[in-house]
Amino acid sequence: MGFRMGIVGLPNVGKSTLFNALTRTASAQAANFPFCTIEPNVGEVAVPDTRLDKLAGIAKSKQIIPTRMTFVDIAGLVKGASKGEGLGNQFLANIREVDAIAHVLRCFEDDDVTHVDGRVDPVSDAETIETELIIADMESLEKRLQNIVRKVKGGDKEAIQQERLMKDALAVLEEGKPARMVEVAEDDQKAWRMLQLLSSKPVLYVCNVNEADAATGNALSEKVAAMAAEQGNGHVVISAQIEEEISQLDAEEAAEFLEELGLEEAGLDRLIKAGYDLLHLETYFTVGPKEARAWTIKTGTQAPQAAGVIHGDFEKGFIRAETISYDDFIAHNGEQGAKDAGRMRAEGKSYTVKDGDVLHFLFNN
Ligand SMILES: Nc1nc2c(ncn2[C@@H]2O[C@H](COP(=O)(O)OP(=O)(O)O)[C@@H](O)[C@H]2O)c(=O)[nH]1
Ligand SMILES: [Mg+2]
Repeated sequence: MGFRMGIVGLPNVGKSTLFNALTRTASAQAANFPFCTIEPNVGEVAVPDTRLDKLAGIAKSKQIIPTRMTFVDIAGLVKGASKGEGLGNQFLANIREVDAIAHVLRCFEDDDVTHVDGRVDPVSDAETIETELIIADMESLEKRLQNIVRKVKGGDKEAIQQERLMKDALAVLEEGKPARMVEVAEDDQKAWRMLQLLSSKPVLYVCNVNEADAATGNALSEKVAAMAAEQGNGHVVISAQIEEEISQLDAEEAAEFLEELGLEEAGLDRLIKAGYDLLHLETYFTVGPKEARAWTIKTGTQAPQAAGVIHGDFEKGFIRAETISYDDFIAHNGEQGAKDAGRMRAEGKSYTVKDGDVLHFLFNN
């Protein structure tokens, strides 16, 4: 399905350092799964999941294929971007195309690295960027409202719904709040998403700290954590520089280095997982001797649509899904064992796939 996460932030906060670390780690793992850097600033990254390795071990799968997430390094945001300063419009167009925003905030002091505003204040930086997104949304809405006036007058139902949602959004934006704060009814969700408002995208704050603070965070990252909690957004603490160093090590060296730093898990893994949570994504697996593979779905997806992630024909001709939960697959040492223990279920069209399900789809051609 290709979920995309845009890395945004003021200049010199560590976006490219982070992006390089992410994609270098990905290309180092490329021997195991198809990987590509689509453009210089777009990269696909494997979603780390230890469950996949365990399943593959039991099934003796020849190939392990993790599910992937796309990261985009979106440069050029400065104060005034919504007015076309810096890379302005290009930047805004890039954000429109992502599902969520990883907002990198500088939480490190370093006199050698210039801050655009001459002081390190991540909360104020976050506000600067959010303000640009809010202004850009207001301007685009005002234009679009004018454009649909005639359709609304003509009684076009869709246009009337759009106008109502646009006005709801504008009312919130005019108070200086992001479109994320608008409460949207179930029936309006689809039309709402079509508005593609920049400030409606979920945000994950990435607190970029120095090496010494990587394990514990610091006073600045704590301020960000408090802000994120208040807004209902997520946050992770990462040292982009360390991640870049780790990305150049082999797995064993990396594990040693992490231990020295007092970290249990690479920050990039935490970042990717947090992105996954933020987007309400889940994983199901297909497992066999040829390959063990992870697939991404939205939480709440039903079996035919989950099958459709693999191939459109699977969805169209869906008959049923032979389903084993991850725990049962492990506990009974694989598909045959689970089957013998009566732990394989035949699930139909209305089954809501659960995170970790091992699925085998039956379908008509
Ligand atoms: N001291 C320190 N410097 C960092 C850290 N992360 C990035 N930098 C440096 O800050 C500068 C800007 O980083 P870059 O990734 O290019 O920022 P971008 O403009 O947001 O893409 C570079 O010189 C990086 O080496 C960090 O955690 N600590
Ligand atoms: Mg950069």
